[in-house]
Amino acid sequence: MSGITLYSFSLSGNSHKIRHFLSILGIEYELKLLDPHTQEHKSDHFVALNPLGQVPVLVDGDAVICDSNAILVYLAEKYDEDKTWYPQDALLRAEVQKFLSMSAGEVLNGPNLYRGIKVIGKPGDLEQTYDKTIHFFTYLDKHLNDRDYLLGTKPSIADIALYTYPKLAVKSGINLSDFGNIANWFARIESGLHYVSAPEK
Ligand SMILES: N[C@@H](CCC(=O)N[C@@H](CS)C(=O)NCC(=O)O)C(=O)O
Repeated sequence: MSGITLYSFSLSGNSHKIRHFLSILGIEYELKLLDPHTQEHKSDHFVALNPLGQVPVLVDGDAVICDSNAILVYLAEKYDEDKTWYPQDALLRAEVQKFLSMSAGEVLNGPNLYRGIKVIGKPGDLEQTYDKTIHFFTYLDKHLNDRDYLLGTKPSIADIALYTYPKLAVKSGINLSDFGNIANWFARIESGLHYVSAPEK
């Protein structure tokens, strides 16, 4: 065992991104599933790790890393010896950062919240999040028109960060028939050797 622990909820999309990437990197870890219904993530023990009381949190020895994007960057920097998942070229890094920001912006407010309202019972305007999801999917489908992955021919942590919530939004009812490039991108990611399935809903 590596000494890495991941705190998660079973249905957490942000935590799925980390389980997926740990699998790709071939890193063994201990998964600690918290129960959101009993507010375990607001317990003194957990808030000492993440004062925001949110999963995912990754503990690696003495290091505690909160936030899915921060964890992806950390894991890529520390454990991807080939440096392919978080390329070092300045322009490619800027491109990765753009997509990480989108995952915490356009994706959070579109596909993530759409699925949250429909499946988790989060408050919000379903019609508005539907429109935001379609707006984002239109952008993403066009971007993927001449690319296999978000950066081009090779997968990166941008793909890991952006895959989960669009996939969950489709599982929640968003129709992908107008978005063939996204469907092909999903299929490419899902056929990866170390793919970890997104939460069932
Ligand atoms: N920016 C954070 C957001 C984390 C987040 O929203 N986590 C959700 C589960 S996916 C959570 O812990 N929600 C419980 C809460 O906010 O109280 C990330 O990307 O990891």
